Amino acid sequence: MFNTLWNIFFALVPLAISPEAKAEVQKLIDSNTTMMFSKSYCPYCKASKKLLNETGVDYKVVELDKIDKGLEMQGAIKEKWGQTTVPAIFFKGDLIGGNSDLQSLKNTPKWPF
Ligand SMILES: *[C@@H]1O[C@H](CO)[C@@H](O)[C@H](O)[C@H]1NC(C)=O
Ligand SMILES: CC(=O)N[C@H]1CO[C@H](CO)[C@@H](O)[C@@H]1O
Repeated sequence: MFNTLWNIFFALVPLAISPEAKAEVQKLIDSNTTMMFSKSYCPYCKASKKLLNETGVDYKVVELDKIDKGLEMQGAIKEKWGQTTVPAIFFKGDLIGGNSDLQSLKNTPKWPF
């Protein structure tokens, strides 16, 4: 009985996000002017990379599906910025958003790069 309740408890409690994962996300955002959190198989991420490549923007990418802390880091982004999907693109410490946000800035005076 106790065991069952314990299992239900763990299923309901959201993923614990370690301080290390939060710090890693913040460090990447702070130390890279243009920072993209991505997943290697995600087509929208590829589209964003293509646009940044074509416009000559120097950016840093972390593929969250390729690193141990990736899920936690995604949780940390969700917790602080409310963005749950990838790509999550940051410029000078601020969240730009995802691929559609990036694409819609192209050819506008708001293009930050
Ligand atoms: C973007 O450029 C990088 C570095 O040159 C390259 O490895 C990557 O394949 C390019 N990605 C896309 C989607 O164009
Ligand atoms: C260009 C680049 O990759 N700059 C930095 C991005 O952030 C990481 C983590 O702090 C640094 O190691 C890189 O030098």
